[in-house]
Amino acid sequence: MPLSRPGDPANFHLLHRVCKVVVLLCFLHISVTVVFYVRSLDTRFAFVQNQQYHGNATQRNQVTVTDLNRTHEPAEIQQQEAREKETESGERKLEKCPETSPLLVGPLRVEFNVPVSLDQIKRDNGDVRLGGRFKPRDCEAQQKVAVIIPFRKRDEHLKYWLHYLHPVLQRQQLDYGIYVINQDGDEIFNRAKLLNVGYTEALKEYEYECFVFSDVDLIPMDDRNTYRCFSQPRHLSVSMDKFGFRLPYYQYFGGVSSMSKEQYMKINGFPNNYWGWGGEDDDIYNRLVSRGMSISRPSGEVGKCRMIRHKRDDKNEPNPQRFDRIAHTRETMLKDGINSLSYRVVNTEKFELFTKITVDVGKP
Ligand code: UDH
Ligand code: NGS
Repeated sequence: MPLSRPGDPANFHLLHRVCKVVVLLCFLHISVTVVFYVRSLDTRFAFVQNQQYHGNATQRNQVTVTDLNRTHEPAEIQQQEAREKETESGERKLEKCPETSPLLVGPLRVEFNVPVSLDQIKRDNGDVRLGGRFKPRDCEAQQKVAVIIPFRKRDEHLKYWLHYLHPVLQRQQLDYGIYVINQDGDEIFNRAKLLNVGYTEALKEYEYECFVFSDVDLIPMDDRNTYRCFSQPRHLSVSMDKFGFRLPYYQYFGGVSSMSKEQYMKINGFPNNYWGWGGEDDDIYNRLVSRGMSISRPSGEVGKCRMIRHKRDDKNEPNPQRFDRIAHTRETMLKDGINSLSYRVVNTEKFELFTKITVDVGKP
């Protein structure tokens, strides 16, 4: 094959073609660079706009007008509006907290022999807001929970309850509020009616979705026993120390339980006419079953809890009518419940660790 020599016209054509390609590539490179530069200017402009949003409202409006003069895609406009809303309210849009909180530690030591002081509990729970309200800082809680405590003259027990429960509820990443429903006067005690009052009053304050009803003397021994609602009404105090860490009977629904708003409304709330000790929790159980619901429970291990030992309170003697009443739940529940509740709020006090609502519930 003959070798090509310098000056050969074939060589000249090849060189010409190579040069053309190089020039074309340079042109392409410059075009791409210009496009990217213009886009980066656009981003910087948007950034400056955002800075102005943080500044003042008048400037923000001006920028929005300028903004509308530019041609935006609808999605881009929506994003812009979302950013505005976010900055206007000053709140970050948080992601949902995980189903199971990563902060849980499991079994807890629960003792009642060392006295606790309210000041110390306040110091230990600095993130709790007035009225005993809390929500996680870094994520949006799975549920908004009102904890309702029936109460009269049990201040020592309440201190232990606050001491143990506030840290647990915070680790459970709940958006919660504590409502102590204090029966006014010295008439005979009515636990279930107080719980109905708590449900009603808590809802006036916040859009609670879930209600935990807890005796003041019961403390969970494991923070995996989450004080929230489930697809069925939940019984939480399933293995109490005083019953040898087991259920006293299968239908037992006393102590601590939880119900969503829907579950609670389905049974017309709780009975109002159980005066004195006993039977109201069995009536609630009957209501649930008669409406086709079942009881959800944690395992015996997770559901362990301790009761603060105490003697029988004055004006809470066993109710002699309780057996007759629980035999007729199906009929009475239609007209006795949240639809027939009447009471008078005597006083509402917002303490740092709880809201105390003193209420006149009447007498039998
Ligand atoms: N409660 C009060 N004050 C009262 C009565 C009841 O706050 O005067 C509340 C409190 O939240 C309590 C709950 O209602 O935890 C249930 O009442 P209870 O503690 O009397 O019921 P329990 O079944 O005890 O726990 C019954 C008496 C046990 C006597 C034991 C004697 N050894
Ligand atoms: C049942 C009561 C319930 C009570 C449970 C546990 O007998 O209200 O004992 O009581 N039912 C009736 O009396 C009909 S306890 O041992 O905790 O005092 O919750």
